[in-house]
Amino acid sequence: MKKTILSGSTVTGDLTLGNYIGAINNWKKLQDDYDCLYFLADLHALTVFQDPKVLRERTYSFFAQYLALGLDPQKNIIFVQSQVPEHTELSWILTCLTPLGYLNRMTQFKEKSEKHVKNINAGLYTYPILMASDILLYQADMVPVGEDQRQHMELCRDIVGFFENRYGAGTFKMPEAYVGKMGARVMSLQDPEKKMSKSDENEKNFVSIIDEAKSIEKKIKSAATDSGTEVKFDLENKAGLSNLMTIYSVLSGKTTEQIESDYMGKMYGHLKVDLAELVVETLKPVREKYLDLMKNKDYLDQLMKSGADRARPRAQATVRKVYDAVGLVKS
Ligand code: ATP
Ligand code: LTN
Repeated sequence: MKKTILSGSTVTGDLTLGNYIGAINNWKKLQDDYDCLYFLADLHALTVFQDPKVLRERTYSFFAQYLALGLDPQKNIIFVQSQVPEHTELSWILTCLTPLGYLNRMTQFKEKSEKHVKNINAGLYTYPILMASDILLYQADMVPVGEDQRQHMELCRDIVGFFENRYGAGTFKMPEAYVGKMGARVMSLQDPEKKMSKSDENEKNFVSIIDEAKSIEKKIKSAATDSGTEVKFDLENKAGLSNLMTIYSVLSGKTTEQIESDYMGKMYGHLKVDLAELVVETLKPVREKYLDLMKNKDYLDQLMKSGADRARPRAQATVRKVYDAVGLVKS
């Protein structure tokens, strides 16, 4: 029996190099050897205000971005969260088991409520419970995510504990986070103290995987670095440069030591020029495939439907087990 992998991304902005390097690159590696489900978290996107037209369009765009990055819809179940209603059904049951104190600790909630002061809604607060439902519905063994999701993963594991304490063991599998060693936290290009985020208002802070070559070059060449010259991996004193080296390392397969020795006697500018070229070359086929896929929405619709049809029976089986365990009478 293959182990089950599940992960997703919120449908906001466009996927960035951070999402790719921290998460989707690992999804891709796992797709050959595991039973994988990758979904678009469109319900999670509603925790901040979304223009309905934009959200609808973006859902197609995200689906196409997943495919363009190399996720295979035959090998994996790729689907849209809202097309499998069991996600919200399970979420209610788990909401009734989660103490407020645990939600109060979530750093993402604190950050997002500072950013969206005019819309601090209950969904933003209970977001990690919906995320736990996504994972537990499919009995996932492993969840490949970036470093920023570690706390939500811990909460998900706690929720399994709350359920087992009240109703006994055997309903859910205990999932584990799978966080890569390199690139689990890609930093913003202009402000290397904060993470690269696809919903950042300043476009200079991130490279989107479907950016045009010119824009990628500009963003990388103008990335903030310190005033030094020596190309050396040093997260504490050279955060901006080290971030660029991390991106370089993951995309080229070279270690940071190799990069240091390649750039001995050279300046930051040399590394930026080469990195810009590497990113452009890596993302060129992705952008081409993406633009091609977006011409055929019917095809994307078909794939979405088939993904949801494959996911639904598995989700239903878990919800049935849960309803039974908690004492809800079957219809
Ligand atoms: P938003 O800005 O809308 O919150 P985001 O860029 O943080 O979006 P998510 O949809 O929250 O992206 O995350 C999708 C996946 O990408 C998650 O597994 C997350 O951990 C990972 N990820 C997000 N940002 C980074 C980053 N800067 N470095 C590494 N991994 C990241
Ligand atoms: N919260 C995640 C997106 C997400 C997710 C999930 C990731 C929603 N549900 C389930 C893994 C498993 C984020 O990256 N912001």
